[in-house]
Amino acid sequence: MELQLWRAVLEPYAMAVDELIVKMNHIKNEFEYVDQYSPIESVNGRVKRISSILEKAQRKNISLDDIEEKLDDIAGVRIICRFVEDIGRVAEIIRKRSDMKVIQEKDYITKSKDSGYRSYHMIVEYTVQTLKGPKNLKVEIQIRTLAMNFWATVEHSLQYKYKGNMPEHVKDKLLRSAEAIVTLDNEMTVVRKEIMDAQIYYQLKKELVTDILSNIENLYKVANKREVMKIQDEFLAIYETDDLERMSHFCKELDIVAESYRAQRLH
Ligand code: 0O2
Repeated sequence: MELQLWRAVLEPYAMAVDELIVKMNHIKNEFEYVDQYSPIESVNGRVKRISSILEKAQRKNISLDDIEEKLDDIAGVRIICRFVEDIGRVAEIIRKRSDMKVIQEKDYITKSKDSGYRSYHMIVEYTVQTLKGPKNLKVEIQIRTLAMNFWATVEHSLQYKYKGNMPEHVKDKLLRSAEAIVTLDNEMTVVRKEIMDAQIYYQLKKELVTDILSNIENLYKVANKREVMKIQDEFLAIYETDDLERMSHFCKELDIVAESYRAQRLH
């Protein structure tokens, strides 16, 4: 196939990759806007190089006429997560979307590949709008942790270096480092729980502080200024202790004070 023809074939795949990167990054942003931990750490993607398409088609005995139908990863998007648990959350978000249809899932995490490779793959059907009209194509979404990605990237460069003839001692080293990655990911799971607890704590604290400050602001309009300043000092003292229980108690008491002023005004 001539280069120009390849470009025409691959252009819609490039569009799909670009669009999906934007969409996945916006999911990350949505979590961040509401101060929530995002299961997506970063997103990248690529269209397979022509040489890699030709090599894979030859290896899998696929005729060039069938590559679009039979090669699932001409367009590839990679989503990197911090923790293993995040991978399932991302997969669930993808399953629920109406702009893509999951047609296959490959779980190389529960059962890693013989090489030691771990990752979660989803093949989705996605529609791009071209000048000739809508075009349905397949995109491979790889979801993996930072640690899994580090291993896969190193292993991929070694595969490239040894071109299918990787020496046994290098394979062994890679297998052992793959086991170390599993251990690292498991240990990180414990850290994740702490992050989640911290997130709940800060969210609660933020809500309490917002409630208290809004009540104090309103009290300035209706109550004695010296009394409100006393309340404000009391709040600052509690705030400095970082004691959420005291803050919550203070918030409830302040609600009662604010309510009584509201009632007085109504009378
Ligand atoms: P590249 O250069 O990354 O594009 P299947 O018929 O489903 O068994 P297929 O289509 O190869 O075969 O699917 P599979 O096994 O899910 O692999 C798809 C992609 O996952 C690969 O694409 C790699 O990107 C990645 N991958 C799979 N196995 C390994 C591995 O052992 N090591 C690393 N580093 N990556 C792996 P390509 O086209 O092989 O490569």
